[in-house]
Order: sequence, then C-alpha cells, then structure tokens
Amino acid sequence: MASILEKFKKGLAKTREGLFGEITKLVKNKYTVDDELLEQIEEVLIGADLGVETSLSVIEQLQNHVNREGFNEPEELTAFLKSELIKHLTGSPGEENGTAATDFFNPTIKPFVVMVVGVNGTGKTTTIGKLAKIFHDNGQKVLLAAADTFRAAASEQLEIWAKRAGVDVVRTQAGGDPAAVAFDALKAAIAREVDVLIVDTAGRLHTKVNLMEELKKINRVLGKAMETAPHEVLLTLDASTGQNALLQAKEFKETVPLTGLVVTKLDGTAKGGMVLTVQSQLDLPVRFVGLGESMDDLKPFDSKTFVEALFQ
Ligand SMILES: Nc1nc2c(ncn2[C@@H]2O[C@H](COP(=O)(O)OP(=O)(O)O)[C@@H](O)[C@H]2O)c(=O)[nH]1
Ligand SMILES: [Mg+2]
Repeated sequence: MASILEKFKKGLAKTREGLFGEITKLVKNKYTVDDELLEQIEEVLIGADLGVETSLSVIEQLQNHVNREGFNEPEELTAFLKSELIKHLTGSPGEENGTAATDFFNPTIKPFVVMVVGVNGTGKTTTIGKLAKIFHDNGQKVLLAAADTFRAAASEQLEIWAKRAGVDVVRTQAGGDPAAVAFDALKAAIAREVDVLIVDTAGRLHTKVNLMEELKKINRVLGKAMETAPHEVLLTLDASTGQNALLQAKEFKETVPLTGLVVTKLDGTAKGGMVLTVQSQLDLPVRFVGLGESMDDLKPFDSKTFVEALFQ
C-alpha cells in the first residue's frame, strides 16, 4: 500500500508542478533577489490560489528575510517559502487534526451523526461513500441517509456507494421530504444501535433560499430525533474552484453549524494552494481531502504531509 505521503504527492502533483515547478524555474541561476523576481513569485503564489492576502504576506516575509540575512543561492529561497507555508498552517484550526478521521469522531456518542452539505457536484455523495468505508473498516456500524431527494439519481448513487462500502441506506421516493428521511434514518439508527449515521443532502434547489431553508430544517429535525445531533456538519469544497469556494462556504456557514471542511478533487487542479487559506479564513478545520475518484482516495488532512507533498 502506498504511504500517506505518496498518496498526497500523487494527489497534489498538479499543484506541485504549477507552484513549485514554476518557482524553481524562476529562481534557477539567480543570485540576487530583485523586485521583478519577487513580483514573479507573488504571481505564482496567487496563481496557485494561495489567496492574495497570504501571498502578499509570504512575499513580505521573504523580502524581510533577504534584507536581513542576504541571499546566497536559489535553494535558500525555496526552503524559506516552505517554512513560511508551514507557518501559515501551524496554529490554524486544522493543525490539531493530524488524524482527523478518528479525531472528530466520538465513539461514546451513539449514533454519532454526521451531516454533509455543499454545492451540487462538489463531492458530497462520493465523500460519504468513502467515509462510510473508513468507518466500516474501523469496525463501526454505519447507516447512510439519502436526504438528497431532489433527483432520483442521487439516492441511487448513494446506494451504489453504500453497497461498495458494505453499509445500509435509508431512502424515500424521489421528491420525498428530505427532513423526513433524515428524521426516520436517525430513529432507525437509534433502534438498530448504529455507531455512525451520515446524512447526504441536496446541493441545488430552485432557489438558493429553498436550499438553505431545507438544510436548516434537516439540521433542526435531527436535533428533534436526538438532542445533540448533528455532531459534525461537514462542508464539501471543490478545490478547482479555488478562492471562490470561500464565498460558497460563507453562505453555508450562516445557515448550518459547520464543524469541518472536506476539500475534494485536489488531484484535478493546480489550485491546491487554496487549502492553505480556507481553514484560516473560515476558522474551520479541513478534516479530509479528496485525492482521487476511487474508494480509498479520501484521506485525513495533515498539514505537514500536505506541505511536504507540495515540495518534494
Ligand atoms: N478526481 C476526483 N473526483 C472527485 C473527487 N471527489 C468527487 N469527485 C467526482 O466529482 C463528481 C461529483 O461528485 P458527487 O459526490 O456526485 O457530488 P455531489 O453532487 O456533491 O454529491 C463525481 O464524478 C465524483 O466522482 C476527488 O477527490 N477527485
Ligand atoms: Mg450527491
């Protein structure tokens, strides 16, 4: 089995090539740091979706460092950038979550209820399938709730993932009441002594207001079936949307009590730098990252492995 670092390296290949490939090219054979070089590096950082604020702050630190210590060879520059990026992740909410998969999960709460929200196509259903497998392999009894009743295909897709993971699903007919499915599923989870219930939700309704109202209702109804539920509310963000994901996230954050982020599709984009900023900007930990489409491509986020994979 590939090591976790190898997995991250593979999933982050595009970002690594875009970001550090470009920087390596820029600093090659350079023995002075001038404004032009700093500007070029800044452009690369912004291009990798580190965010303007983070990029500017990194460049400023770099300038200060060069003024203070001088500059002898190109490798110093990349080493400095690496330590700056690690600093940006250190102390951010994700930092404590080296093994996020089991960190947020509290086995003394039974059933532990996870609600997954996010815009259509960001990877909710896929993430739930992969997550179900992680919990199932960990010996937990898992139940899924198909509360995306908007399209018939949505429940079917969840069912396919459930079969792969070897877990059960509670569903209703297309167009059924999503809050009712969530409520019934939680009642069933309690009756069947399930350890983890994961609730899938819709990402697009006729209007955004409808969607947000529906999510609020699901959240409320879960609390009716079990006072402390949901225990974790995960928002999926598609890495390829880069900094735009922040705008989406803010709307969801105002609607439901988000507790964590899942950044998907890192393997398909050079904008992986966004992971470095979303958690500090939203004050929410990245729990998992999606590094590919297959079952074992969802990995607990680890900031050190992440930065390491960006540089190697
Ligand atoms: N390459 C890649 N594709 C992903 C990842 N996560 C999800 N996808 C794909 O994104 C598409 C939408 O995912 P889905 O789970 O249906 O999104 P939902 O509408 O939010 O439920 C599917 O084709 C998934 O296979 C990932 O980490 N990497
Ligand atoms: Mg879905």
